[in-house]
Amino acid sequence: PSARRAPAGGLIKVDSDNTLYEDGGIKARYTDRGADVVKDADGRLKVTKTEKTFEFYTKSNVGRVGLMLVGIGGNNGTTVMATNLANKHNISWHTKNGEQQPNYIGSLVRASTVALGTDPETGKQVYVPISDMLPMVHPNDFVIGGWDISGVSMDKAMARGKVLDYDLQRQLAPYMKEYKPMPSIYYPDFIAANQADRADNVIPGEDKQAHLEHIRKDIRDFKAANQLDNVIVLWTANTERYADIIPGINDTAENLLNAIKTSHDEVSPSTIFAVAAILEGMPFINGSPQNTFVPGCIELAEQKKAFISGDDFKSGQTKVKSVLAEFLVNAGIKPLSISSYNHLGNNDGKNLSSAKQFRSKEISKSSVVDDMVAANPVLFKTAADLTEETGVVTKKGEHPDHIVVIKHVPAVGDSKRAIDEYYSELLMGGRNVMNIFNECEDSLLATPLIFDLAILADLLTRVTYREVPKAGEAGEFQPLYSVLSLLSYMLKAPLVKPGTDVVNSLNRQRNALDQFLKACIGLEHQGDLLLETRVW
Ligand code: NAI
Ligand code: DG6
Repeated sequence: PSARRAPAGGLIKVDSDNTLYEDGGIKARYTDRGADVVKDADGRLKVTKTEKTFEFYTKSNVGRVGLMLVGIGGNNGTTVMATNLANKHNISWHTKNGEQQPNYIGSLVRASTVALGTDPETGKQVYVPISDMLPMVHPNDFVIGGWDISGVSMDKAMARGKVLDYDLQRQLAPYMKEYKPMPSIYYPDFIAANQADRADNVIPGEDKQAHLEHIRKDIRDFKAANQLDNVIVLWTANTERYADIIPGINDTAENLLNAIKTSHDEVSPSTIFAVAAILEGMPFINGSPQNTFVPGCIELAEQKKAFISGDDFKSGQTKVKSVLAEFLVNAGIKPLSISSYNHLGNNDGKNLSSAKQFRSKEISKSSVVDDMVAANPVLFKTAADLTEETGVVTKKGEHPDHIVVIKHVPAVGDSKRAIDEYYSELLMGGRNVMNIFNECEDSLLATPLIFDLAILADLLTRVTYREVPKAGEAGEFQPLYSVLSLLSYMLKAPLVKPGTDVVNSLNRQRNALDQFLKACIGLEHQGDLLLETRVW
């Protein structure tokens, strides 16, 4: 998974009338098939098959891509830069287990595969790395930079993080020390008070409009200085408290821009970064749980046809939860409670030991089983069922108890311990308890997600589409919708198009992504039917 590169022109060539390889890109026709379901007067479900045809155009020139991290001096930020440099310069290092080579293990794009089809001779499935599906930037090629309110150089920041082996740090230090984070926006009220002693690298003044202009200029200058075609701006800074949603302040794009002009208290640093990226036409990803994307920010992205995605990296405990909860519910077993504890000792844990910042994390960690529960009214009574039973109007349906506890234990550093109990109802009143204990370096889980988010966000900015009506002309190609919910696999609380359902199920998120990548080369999703193995 380290530095394997597809040959120029790509590894895959689809031989079909639906797929056209042009000089500048790949044009592919894809028919999206579904079903409309309507309850008739007798209470019977009437199902009507639907289909819509689309054309996708993927620009194949990847160009030079920048990755600007907000919070670059933190554990994730330093590990991203270190991983990129170690892979780029092929630096191996000694550990107590022997020599270790750099790699991108944990990256969906670089280290996982997708089934493309079947070898007609052997009848075996053929798998390819996701990175070979379409032209994507290689993570070694990212030009990395960013901001931090802590001004220590990257070698010292990496040492402070205590994530990577000493022998690797020793070899990376000469490269890392060349880079010092750019000053950032610091509004102390948004992150924990215990972070104040880090804040020695801040943009002066309290004028939020000036801060916005400053960040916009940083992005422009970075792009120009490094001759970049695209710049992904990604928040991996401390978790902020939630901003209050105030009508007239952050509810519409216009109000939000005015609130920045008047330096309103409820505009957070992360929202200013998001607005700066949107106004510069660069994708912005929020890797933390706070509500950076206030309604006005989403509206602004829509107006500018800019790309945004969030919230909160889904690295370990929540990833497992979004698989296990779905497994239980899909097995017809009823989770009654899910109790999650974790303790960790890094600076993220220190910041989260403050109540308001913990609350942001609690919200994002708590929503992850909602869609699985809502999908099974056999096990979980709906609001309508409960209202009918009790006569009292109920807004929410039945739901397992779900608690989330996080404690800061400095001694364990970046090595997070996550303990989960799943308590479920079985046949005839039986009970099942499952316990999971997970231990690993948090930043080594988050770093590959950051690469994946940036690689896929860059790809999605190069994809345009148009609908092909059955009768009449297809219109102009246009960019995808602003909220990149196709990145949900990597995110705990996926932001989706307003009014559409959030999908938390990891498998469904993965299928959606695989299917989309296939659609862009004109392939139908093969699924797991494998009909040839079921018939004579
Ligand atoms: P960290 O505390 O080591 O790094 C955060 C960095 O952000 C610090 O260097 C801090 O000085 C800087 N910072 C704070 N406010 C800033 C601002 N306004 N502008 C620029 N820099 C600022 O934390 P870590 O472990 O790197 O995590 C980063 C974020 O990612 C946290 O919000 C965390 O909750 C989130 N996250 C981390 C996951 C993981 O597995 N490591 C998973 C999910 C989310
Ligand atoms: C403790 O919960 C710290 C957090 O930042 C988490 O480590 C992070 O959100 C990852 O959580 P999860 O549930 O995806 O492993």
